[in-house]
Amino acid sequence: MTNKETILEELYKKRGSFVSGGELAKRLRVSRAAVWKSINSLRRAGYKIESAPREGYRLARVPDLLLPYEIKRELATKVLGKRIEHFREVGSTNDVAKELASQGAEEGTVVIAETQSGGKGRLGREWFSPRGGIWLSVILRPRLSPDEVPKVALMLGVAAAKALRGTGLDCYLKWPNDVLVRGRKVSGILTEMDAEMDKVNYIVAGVGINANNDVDDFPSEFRHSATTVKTELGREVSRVAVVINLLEELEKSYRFFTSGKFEIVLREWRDLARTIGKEVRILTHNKTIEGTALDIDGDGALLLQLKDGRVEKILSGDCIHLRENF
Ligand code: BT5
Repeated sequence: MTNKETILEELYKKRGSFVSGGELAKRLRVSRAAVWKSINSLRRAGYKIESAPREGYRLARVPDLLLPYEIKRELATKVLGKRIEHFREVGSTNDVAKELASQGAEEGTVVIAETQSGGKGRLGREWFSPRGGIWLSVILRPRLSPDEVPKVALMLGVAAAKALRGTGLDCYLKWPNDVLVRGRKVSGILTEMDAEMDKVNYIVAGVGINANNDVDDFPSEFRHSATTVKTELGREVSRVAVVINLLEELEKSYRFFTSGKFEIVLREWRDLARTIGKEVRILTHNKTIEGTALDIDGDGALLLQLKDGRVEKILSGDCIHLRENF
């Protein structure tokens, strides 16, 4: 734990009352001046910490931010989230995570931002990332060949959908990577990788969740195709709790994945997805086809039955559910 984390731990233990600077200095084996420096740094991060002469410090208010300590306090993972980097604003958390990964950051490192000025969707599309949402990226270093990477997107979809269902949201998956509620997108996933011919060096798994942001703030082009957890539930949710759930679910799925039990993730995906059995339109980079979504196979590819009965295997693309009934 860092000095700041230890100080927070002590302040939390005695929430509501004062902890003396001397006590904190002793616990940390640093000077009182060093304690004061850390307290000021926590204040800059957004914590409201009162100080009183001879009494010490008291935690008065915790900000509504996705601060690393707030997540780590409750997080029951072994690998994911051991290191969390939090920013008020970045261009894209995926880009920051890629930079960290290329400098050797370890597996499980998480990058979180309150807002993104250049949030990225797939295929160069933009991802609108205002305050109140959850924009995070995780560095993974699985031993995989690049053609297995689509499986990671499915795994992320499962984790995001399960974390969101934990808030009471009746959400489901749409192939390959969207989490929807009533046909509207509440979360999207972007996996990027650095790989050689036959070996992945690292994967950056980006998840965007519209949590406590408002639908009215969305640009008009997708105001009707997007939604937020707050809009659907009619109340705000604890974003910290959603992140914790997400990282815990992701670690569970990732364990199955890396121990040769991807079948379990696939089963969960099928249970959460409403694409299977649907009439769909698929847009790939060079064609648009319609048919019935039969299943996904072990590679995460969609098996599409065309009108003439042939079955086509689709590795990537956009999918539109043609007849949604709510
Ligand atoms: C995605 O792309 O769904 C992937 C989104 C991944 C975002 C995360 S946030 C953390 C990490 N850092 C990043 O920079 N990215 C990841 P795609 O399927 O291409 O969907 C993009 C399309 O969804 C856009 O063209 C818009 O039409 C729409 N859109 C944009 N922002 C949205 C939002 N916040 N909610 C719902 N739809 C949105």
